[in-house]
This record gives sequence, structure tokens and C-alpha cells, in this order.
Amino acid sequence: MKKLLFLALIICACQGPEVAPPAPVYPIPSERQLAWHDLEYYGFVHFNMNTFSDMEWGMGDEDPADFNPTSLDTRQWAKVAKEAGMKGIIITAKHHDGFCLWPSAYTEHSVKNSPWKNGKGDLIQELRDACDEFGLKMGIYYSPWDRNHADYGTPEYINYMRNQLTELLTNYGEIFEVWFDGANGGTGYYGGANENRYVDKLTYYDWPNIYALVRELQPGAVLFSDGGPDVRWVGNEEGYAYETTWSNLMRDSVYAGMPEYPEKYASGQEDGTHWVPAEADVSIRPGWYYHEYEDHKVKTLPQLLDIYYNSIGRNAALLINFPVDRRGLIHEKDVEQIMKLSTKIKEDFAIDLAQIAKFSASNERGKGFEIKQVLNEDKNKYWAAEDGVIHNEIVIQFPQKQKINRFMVQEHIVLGQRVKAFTLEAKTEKGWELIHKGTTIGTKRILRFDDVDTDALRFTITDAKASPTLSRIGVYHAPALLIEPMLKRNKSGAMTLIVPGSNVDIYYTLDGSNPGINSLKYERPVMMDQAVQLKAISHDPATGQLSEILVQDLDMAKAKWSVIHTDPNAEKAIYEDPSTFWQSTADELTIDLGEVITLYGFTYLPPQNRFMSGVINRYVFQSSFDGRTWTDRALGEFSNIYNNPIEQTIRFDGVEARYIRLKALGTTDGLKGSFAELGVITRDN
Ligand code: FUL
Repeated sequence: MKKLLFLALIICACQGPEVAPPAPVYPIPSERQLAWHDLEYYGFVHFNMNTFSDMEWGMGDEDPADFNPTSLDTRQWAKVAKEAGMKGIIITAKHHDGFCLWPSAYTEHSVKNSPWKNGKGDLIQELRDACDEFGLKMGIYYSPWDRNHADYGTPEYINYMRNQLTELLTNYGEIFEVWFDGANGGTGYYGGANENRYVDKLTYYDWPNIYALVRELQPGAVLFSDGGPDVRWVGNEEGYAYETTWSNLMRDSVYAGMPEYPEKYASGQEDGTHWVPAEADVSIRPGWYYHEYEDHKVKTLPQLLDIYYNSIGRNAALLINFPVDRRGLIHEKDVEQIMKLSTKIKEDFAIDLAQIAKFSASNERGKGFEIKQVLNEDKNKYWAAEDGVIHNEIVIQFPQKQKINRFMVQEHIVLGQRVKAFTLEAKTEKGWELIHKGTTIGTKRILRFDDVDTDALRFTITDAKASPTLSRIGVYHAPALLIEPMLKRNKSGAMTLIVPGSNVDIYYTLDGSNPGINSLKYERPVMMDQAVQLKAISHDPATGQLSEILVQDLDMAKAKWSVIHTDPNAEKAIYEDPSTFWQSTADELTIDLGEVITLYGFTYLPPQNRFMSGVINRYVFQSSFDGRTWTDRALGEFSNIYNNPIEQTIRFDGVEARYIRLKALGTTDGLKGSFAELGVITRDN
């Protein structure tokens, strides 16, 4: 008996005394935010009236009779999302045009007056059932801006909003996220008034009471808007978070739709007062809604991978949108691409080399907080340093040399986001070589780098708000990815195709057929001055692997074009270089095409720099035969161009012209119109 007691005493002494966890560094996530963090990746569906009007932002005067999907199947959406690895779906219950996907008792502008299911359909219920069947969560996008409603802009409309939210948040089971769009105010139908209505975005919606209503009806749901309160917009619609991304935000300084938000607040702040983590939203196509003309613009695997690594890999959740088509299905091409992404992600993270390595840390807090905890999937187990020990080195020693190109690290965010700076080094013949010098970690940070051959890594936390904590470290070797060629074309029409790496061949077609190794082989720049569809592919002769196909609509070369303006910089608008732009002095760009051609439309690319100015959102396009008499050919708005500054394509009936002019009738910041590129459409299709 005495012997047993002695043994027990020895074991206790070896294990050491219980150690208290580190104190939190505020702000910290709430329970509902922690549950949301676990989701990481979920889907968006943009589907309602715009799908049928072929618009991005309908005016609100659309006829409910136009909403008529032929084979709507929410089970297909759920199946795709589930197989893609997503944890939920957020649906556009009502977009800016005001059309409702559920038979709301408070408006006639809904599915109940559409031919779909003879007005008896309820799309929100159908999605609920599909999500339940596939084990997915459901979220609701609800646009505060309503271009249909007669009362928009008055206090009555806020009652309408509350009534509708009550319907949505009471009748359809558990909702995981309520998504409030920041875009609001402007022209619209407004019950027939057809006018401009602006609201004070800060005060009009009475946000505190709207939030309180959501909390009361769905206590588990996170509230999303530019500034939270629970989850914030990442500040762009490209799906990218930042090298430095804090989950902390000066929340009280932010409101939905504030103009300076992307620049000032989107990446969060080290000294932010509230926990409001970032969600990166992006569409799998250029637009949020389905347009047949974007069928060949579905994001490629390399693009989707960049998005994955730059969102989930940078302390943000990822929300990928499917523009469901007019049948009511996620288009086959979108399905194909999203599945490629999930397959590649599985491949990239298939084997965690950290599990076979020996870990050591320059400091450990004590029992329960050892460095080995970072190998544990249990998120409540984590490594922590002693109080006050900021600088920490973690060495990961492999049994033999490994090829490595991915490093994943997570903080134990329950105690707040703490790390401010870190380095990752690999041991080579030359000693410790720097792989990456970074700043924030947060929920998850993934570093992507070229293959290194090494038998040891050193991860050093060089600065933190308090002694750091880490819940996971993973090390991987992702298989190489062959990337489709990139196209550059100059003003005279010479086209260059580029791929990284020297041992890769490029093949292309110009007749719309899919390229393969029997197509034209690209050897040097090719002159292409006519309108054609270029398709190009990369081929690795060593492995036989083919890349995705680059598809690019090219129109006539601009060799003979000149800008009619005294400022030589104006030529930048027709350089064929998307990275340059010209900010006009008189809100217009006039071009002499050098010859008379038949036009079927035009394209406008807004500035592509981060803080764009002079982005045209209302325009008139004119043409002329002689440069003196001008005729309007198209007049309208470029919807959502500020948030999604992609090339805008406007088509009209064929017209002969020698001169063209794009006039800005409005810009997103009220400054003079800017032009990165103006182009024409000379093919009638
Ligand atoms: C934006 C909207 O204006 C777009 O149409 C889209 O819904 C996107 C997700 O948010 O602000």
C-alpha cells in the first residue's frame, strides 16, 4: 500500500501542478460567433427577379409574372454545396428590386403572383427542406434598400422591413446568419414614383431595433453588415482578406454602406473595440446574378484557389456565390469548378507532415499547455506561453528531409486575437532561411510558398498583444497546379500568352473549339486584329497534364484608334492595359475609330486600382459618323460597379459609326469619370 502511495506521489510530481489558462485579451468572440467561426466556408445563392430580367440591380418595376423557373430544384443546390464542403447556404430572400421569394403577407411583389407553382410556391421553405435534408445551415440575405416599395424612404417602410424580417425569422426554422447589404438608396420605381430616393444610411433603418428584433427571433444567428455587429464585410467582392486581418473592429465608428469603409475599416484594427470577424464574399462568375453571356467566365481553379488561400487562409470566412440560372439550377459549369476546388483543397491538405515531426517550444506555460497540443484536433486544447513571454520560437523537426509548401497555424481565439508579427524559416544548407514574415494569424492563417526541401522549420512569434496561444499547426506539401495561360494584348492587336515556368507548352484555338495538343501551338506573339473568341490551354509535356482553358472574347484591335483630347494621358483609356486609367476633365471620352465600322455595343472597364475614383455608374453612349452630329445609342446604369468593378458590356442594335463617346452622367464618388479601358463590340451575337 505504501509503495502504491509513493508511486502516485511520484506521478503527481512529474505531471506538475495544474496551471491556470492565460487571461483573455479583449475583445473576444461570443458563443454565437464561435459557432459561426466553425463554419468557415458556406455558399451564397443569388436567385430571384434579376435572374429573369438579366440584371444585377433591377429597378423594382419588374412584373412578378416574369419569375418563372422551369425546373427549380433547391435539393440540387444543397447537394452541390454539401459535396463542395460548404456548411450552409445564404439565399437572397429579397434583393434591391424588392421581389420576395416567399409569399409575404405584406406585399404583392412576390412569388405568390408569379406563374411558378401557380403562385403557391415558397422558395424559402423549399430551401429550408433541402438544407435540412443535406445537413446544411440556412441564412437569409435581406436587402434594406427596396426599389419597388412605395414607402421606401419613409418611417412606414421600416415597419414593412420589420414585418418581413419577422416572417422570415419566425417561419423557417433556425437561421445561422442574417445578411444586410450595404448598398442602398438611389433611383428606383418606388411604387410608380420613378425617382431618386436617398436615405441617411446611419439612422434611417433604426438598426439598433432591427438588430434587437433579429436577436429576439433568432438568438443564435450572427448579424452581417459592413460593420457587423457580429460579422463584417471584407471590403471587396473579390473574396480576398488582407495580409493583416484583425477580427477586432472599431465597431461603433462603422455603419452599413459607409463610403470610407473598404479603405479604413475592412481589414479590422489591432485596437478594435469589438470582435467582428471578416467574411469574404465573392461570386463564382463576374456577376452575382446569372447571365448567359458569362457562361464562359466561371472562375477557374487557380482563381478559386487564390480566393480560398486569401480568405480562409487570412483569417476570414469564405462565402462563394452561385448565380442560379433561369431553370432554377446551379449551372453545370459552376458545379464543375466548385468541385475542382474541393478536390484540390483535399489534395493540398491530405497529409499533415506536422504529425510525424518533433515539436519544441522556447516557452511553455505548463501542464495542459504544452506545444504538443497544436497537433490535437480538439480546439479546446492549445499551446500557451507564460504570462509576459511574447517572443516564442517553435521548432518543428522532421525525421528526414521533406518537400514543404504550405504552413497552417491557428490561434486559440476564445482568448482573443493576440499575435501581431511572426516569421517562418526553413533549415537549409545555408542555415535558417526566411520563408515568410507575417503579421496577423487569428482563426486560421495559411502560408503558401514554393517548395522547400528541409528537415526543420522554425516558427517565431516576434510580437503579440500578450503571451500567445496556438491551437493548431499543420505542415503540408500540396501537389503542383498547372495554370492556364494569361493573355496580354497591345493596342495594335499583338497577343502574347504567358505561363509561369519554362517547360510548359501552350496551345490555342480561335474558332470556339476547345484546344488540345493538336491545336495551334503558341510560339511567339500573334497578330489578332479581328473579333474572335480565343481559347488557350497549358500542357506539361513531362506529365501530360493539361490546365484549365482560358476563354477570352477579343474584339477589333485599337491600332487605328485615337482619343480626341489634348491630354496625352487620355490615350491610357485605349492602351489595352487594365492597370492604367485616365480620369477625365469633362466626364467624357471621345474616340476616333480611324474608319467607319458597324457597332453592336461597347465595353467599359472602370479603374482597377484599390481605391478607385470616378467610377462611372450612369452613362450615355453616343456614336457619330462625322464627329459633329451625335446620336445616343445607350443610356443607363452600371449596377453594382463600385463593389464589383468588372468590365461592363452593353449591347444595342447594329449601327455604323466612325466616332464614339462615353459620357459619365454619374460616378460613385461624384468626381470626374475615369476610364481604364473603352472597347467596342463588332460581332452581332
Ligand atoms: C452587393 C449587392 O449590391 C450585390 O448585388 C450583391 O447582392 C452583393 C452580395 O452585395 O452589395
